[in-house]
Amino acid sequence: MSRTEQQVGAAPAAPGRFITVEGAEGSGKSTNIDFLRQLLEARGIVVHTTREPGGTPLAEEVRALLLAPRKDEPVDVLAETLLMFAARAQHLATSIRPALAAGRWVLCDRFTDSTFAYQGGGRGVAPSLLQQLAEAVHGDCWPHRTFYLDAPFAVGSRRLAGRERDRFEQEDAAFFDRVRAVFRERAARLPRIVEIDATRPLAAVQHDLRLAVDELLAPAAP
Ligand code: T5A
Repeated sequence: MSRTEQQVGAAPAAPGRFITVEGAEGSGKSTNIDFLRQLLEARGIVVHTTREPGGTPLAEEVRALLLAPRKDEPVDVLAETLLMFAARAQHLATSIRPALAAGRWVLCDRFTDSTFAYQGGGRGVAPSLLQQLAEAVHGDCWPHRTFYLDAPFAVGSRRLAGRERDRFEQEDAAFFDRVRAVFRERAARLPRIVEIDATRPLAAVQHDLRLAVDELLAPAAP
C-alpha cells in the first residue's frame, strides 16, 4: 500500500516542530514568518527560519535559476518541478531535518503545498506524480502545521505593485486563480492546514496566528 500524507499523520519523526507558511505572492508570508518567529522566541522556543525554494547555498542557487525570467528558452514544466524537488531534497538533508533532530522549531516560507499549487494547479502537473515525488523526497516529513494565508490575486499584486517581477510573478490572473484553488482545496481537506483570511489588516491576521500558535502549544488533552 502506498504511503499517503493522511496515513503518516503529517508529522516528521523528530522532536522539533515543523511549521510552514503558504500563500500566493503578496499574501504576507515573509511578514508573518517574522511575526511567528518573534512569538515563538518570546516563549523560549529555539526557531530556525528558512524558505523554499532555497534555504541552503545549493538550494538558493536553484532558486535563482527558477525565479529568473528568461528569454532564451521556455522552462519545461517537468524540469521546473524536478528542480523544486531537487532544492527541497538538499534543504531537507542539510537544514530542515538536522534542525528538527536538534529539537528546533523550523519555520519555513513555502514547502510542498506550493508545488501542488503552482506546478500542479498552475502548470497542470498531475497530483499523483507530485505525490510520488513528495514521498521520494521527504517521506513522512510533512509539516506539523501549515498556515495558509488566503488572498486573491488582485490583493497580492496590489501589495507588491512597483516591485520587479520574477518568472512566476509574470504569470496572469488565471494562473494565480488555479494556484489559489489548489491551496484552498488542500486547506479544506488536510487538517494540518489552517486557512487564514489574509485580505484583512495585518493585526487581524496576526491575532488569528497567535491563537493558532496557542493551540499548538497547549498541552494535549488527557
Ligand atoms: N514556488 C515555490 C513554486 O512554484 N513551487 C514551489 O514548490 C515553491 C516552494 C517563490 C516563488 O516560487 C514559487 C512560488 C513563488 O512564485 P517567494 O519569494 O517565496 O517566491 O514568494 P513570494 O510570494 O513572491 O513572496 P513575496 O515576498 O512576494 O510575498 P509574501 O512574503 O507573501 O508577502 P510579504 O510578507 O513580503 O508582504 C508583501 C507586502 O504586503 C504587506 C507587507 O507589509 C509588504 O509590504 N502586507 C500587508 N498589507 C496589508 N495587510 C496585510 N494583511 C498585509 N500582509 C502583508
